[in-house]
Amino acid sequence: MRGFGTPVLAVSLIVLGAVAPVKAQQVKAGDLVITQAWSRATPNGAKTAAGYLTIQNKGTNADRLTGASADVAGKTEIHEMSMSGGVMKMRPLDNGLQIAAGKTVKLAPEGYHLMLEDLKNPLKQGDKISVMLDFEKAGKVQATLDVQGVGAKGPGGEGNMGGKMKMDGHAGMKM
Ligand SMILES: [Cu+2]
Repeated sequence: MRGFGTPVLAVSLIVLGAVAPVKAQQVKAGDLVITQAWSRATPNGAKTAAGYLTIQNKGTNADRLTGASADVAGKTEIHEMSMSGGVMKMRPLDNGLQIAAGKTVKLAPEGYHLMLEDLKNPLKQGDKISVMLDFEKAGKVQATLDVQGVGAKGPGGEGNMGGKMKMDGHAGMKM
């Protein structure tokens, strides 16, 4: 694993800086590192929003994201979205989401996401939404979702990483 030390240092500096609003913050909790936490502005009247983030497990034991909550939402669930027969479907992960040892799990459009339901107010671009993540081992970890524009496909500066995706087909989203 030699040679991986420097990039981590560079990322930490950005977090301390707080002068780089485009970069999502990095949160460390035990063996977990959470980055790229973001969401999207909600179109008028939408009561749900999806939250995305990247969780890296640097440890030698698996952990599990078992739940989440957000002040802005009446209820927050962990969902999985998948394509089956050309139809996008999503379902709650009743047993949470495993973060295997040494692995990185990405919650991103067309995959896993936090489902923020019963929103108390619309999410606007530039908002910072605080979410509390519940991990089996790491415990409660707070992260902040950077709200991007309505059509955003990734956290700030990551524009078109999704490749061929046109939209994420999420409930409440229209083309
Ligand atoms: Cu969902």
